[in-house]
Amino acid sequence: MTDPIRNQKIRDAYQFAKARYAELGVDTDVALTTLQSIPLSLHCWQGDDVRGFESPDADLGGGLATTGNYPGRARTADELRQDLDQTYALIPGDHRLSLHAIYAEPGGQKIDRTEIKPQHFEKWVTWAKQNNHGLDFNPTLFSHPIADSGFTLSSNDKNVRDFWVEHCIASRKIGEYFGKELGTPCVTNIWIPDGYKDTPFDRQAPRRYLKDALDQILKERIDPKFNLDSVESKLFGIGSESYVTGSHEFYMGYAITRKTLLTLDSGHFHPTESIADKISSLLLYIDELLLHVSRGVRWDSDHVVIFNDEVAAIAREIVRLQALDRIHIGLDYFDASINRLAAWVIGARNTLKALLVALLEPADQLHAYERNGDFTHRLAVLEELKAMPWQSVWDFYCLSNDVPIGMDFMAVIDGYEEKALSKRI
Ligand code: RNT
Ligand code: ZN
Repeated sequence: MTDPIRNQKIRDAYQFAKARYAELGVDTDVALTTLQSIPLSLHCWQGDDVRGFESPDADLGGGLATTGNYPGRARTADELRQDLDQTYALIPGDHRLSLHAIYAEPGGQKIDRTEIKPQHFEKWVTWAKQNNHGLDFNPTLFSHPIADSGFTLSSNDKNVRDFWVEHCIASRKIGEYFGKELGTPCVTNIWIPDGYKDTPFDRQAPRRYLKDALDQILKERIDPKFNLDSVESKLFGIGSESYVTGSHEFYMGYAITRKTLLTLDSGHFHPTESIADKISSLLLYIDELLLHVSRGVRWDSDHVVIFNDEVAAIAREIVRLQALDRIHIGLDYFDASINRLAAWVIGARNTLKALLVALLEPADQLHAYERNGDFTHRLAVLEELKAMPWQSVWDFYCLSNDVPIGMDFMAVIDGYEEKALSKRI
């Protein structure tokens, strides 16, 4: 697929774009150096419809649902790693992987969630080391009989709470192990499905249980060099339409008072509510955030990330606030109706494109206009930016990273589908 003439055209187009951006006071080379340093945390669960290897045929539960029966989902950890290798090869830059506890490999043994140990993730760590991926982690508080009541850490049954507290404690140890082995902190993100289908009478009791349970989980201090704890809110889920214990207000208060990270999933708010406008406020009170870049569609929160206004606005906030070192950017969606590698690649490339566009803003200029009350120039420049030739910068970035340009990535995916995915029946 290396066509020297085409590649030269891409280089020429980059030079043209570079000159146009320079007119606005933007250095495209600097933008690309920064982009190169941004890791996305890819979500392993896109590859197998959030099934994991513990009981892949069980109901997903927890109000989560993957729809579609596109052939080729990964059925084993080796298949998943093979799919991920192919996926990362189509995304420019070095990126991380976010694992869930149900992706443990206990080597044929049956272990419960409370028994997960670092050794059950050794193969992931070896693979991550070989491929220069940092690892992030998630305890899995769904797809399990003890989560069947719809409640886990906020259950009114102490046995249920204790079980999940133990699972989350074990999960933090795995995060610590990842951080130690890979030399980059693991973000361990707690999301629980707890909530009521119908209107509750007492809206606080589950939240009191959750607060205490989280305090127990976080009691042991773990060096933030190795593990960072985060908590993820949600507005509602399937089967928890009327009430979710872990609401935004709950976790915002929790993260501020306990000094944990806070996870913002872009599909977990009211349909017209954007997480982009929350970031500047939260960063005044919270050191670091984890983002789950996703796409809500009506009642569902997990569609493939597209290049839309919401993602562009999130990226702009991260860049304008110079908060790239305080915001961990993860992806979170699951679509089983299209090629699963394409879902990963399209979502990841779109997120990177949004970051690139954000990095190509003349920040100093815009700051100055705003400080001086020159809103006319601010508006003129912001509008001009919308039609700048960023695509040529993106193509050049792909070329420099030796990953496919334009639609070429789909040719690779089609080939992989034929060679590997279509054989999985
Ligand atoms: C669910 C949350 C959560 C999950 C993953 C699988 O609504 O977004 O992050 O998607 O843990
Ligand atoms: Zn999420």
